[in-house]
Amino acid sequence: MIPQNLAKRLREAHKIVVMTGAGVSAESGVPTFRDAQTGLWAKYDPTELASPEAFARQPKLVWDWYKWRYGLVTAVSPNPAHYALAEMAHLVPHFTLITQNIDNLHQIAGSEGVIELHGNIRRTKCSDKGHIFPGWPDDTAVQPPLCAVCGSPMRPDVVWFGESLPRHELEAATAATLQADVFFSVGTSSQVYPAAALTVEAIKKGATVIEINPHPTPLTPHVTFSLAAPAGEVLPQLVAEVWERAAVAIA
Ligand code: BV8
Repeated sequence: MIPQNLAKRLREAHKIVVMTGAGVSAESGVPTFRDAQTGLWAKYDPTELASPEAFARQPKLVWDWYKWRYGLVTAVSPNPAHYALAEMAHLVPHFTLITQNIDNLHQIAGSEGVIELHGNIRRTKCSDKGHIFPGWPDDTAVQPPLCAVCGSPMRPDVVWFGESLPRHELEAATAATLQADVFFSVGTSSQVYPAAALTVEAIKKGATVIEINPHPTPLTPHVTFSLAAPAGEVLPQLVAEVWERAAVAIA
């Protein structure tokens, strides 16, 4: 059940910003970043593998890890949380969706203009000049494959630890956050910066901040509303109770 004061606040909201983390894809069957990795990957620390140092040291291992993850995310579908967010965008005056995820599931669910802070695993780029290629290249004798343009090793088009976030995306996400009167933090442990700093900014500027996460995070004590439940349950309920029922009442 959505608290009445939250429902009222959302109906009055003018600019809503939503930032998602790996938890929004959990109900699609995509393991979150910190979930114990399975099989061959169980013995590796993802924050170690997702780094330029690891790629420089063991390019084939890092390439194979991302090829495995690419296989995971391309085998699943968006869940009700992704669809609810795609629908919410059409129900509020101004809506911005920011994601830390690289799985492209928001776009497949119909969300447009998604701000991808950490890139997208469905694109690859070369490690020297950044030539971008759609999809995942066919296996070649050399792993990782070499760029067809400049010959440098290919890598996923994602942001690794120690790498700066894409400037345009971070500026757009920050600008939207500073103008938001409502800010949702959905399915993120709020431990990775500077993405987590957006939630901190929203709290500092006095926006209504709603965290949707079955588990507490370092920011839980500071948000306006903490909905401790799976995003795939809460977000559809929220769209139905706050906006759809209201529309019926007006009609
Ligand atoms: C950078 C792409 C400048 C790759 C990722 C302060 C300022 C700036 C930087 C730092 C700083 N402090 C520390 C740093 C360095 C570092 C950092 O933040 N480290 C952390 C570990 C402390 N940050 C960086 O390096 C960033 N770069 O700042 O550049 C710079 C340059 C040089 C030197 C220093 C700084 C780059 C960060 C981007 C890294 N790339 N992803 C890939 O995916 O392989 S981040 C990756 O981890 C994910 O994208 C995700 O965003 C993040 C966290 O992963 P998870 O924990 O799995 O996911 P999440 O946090 O979303 O947690 C899952 C949550 O879901 C849980 O809370 C769970 O309870 C919840 N959940 C589960 N089921 C559900 C659910 N919620 C709702 N419904 C459910 N059903």
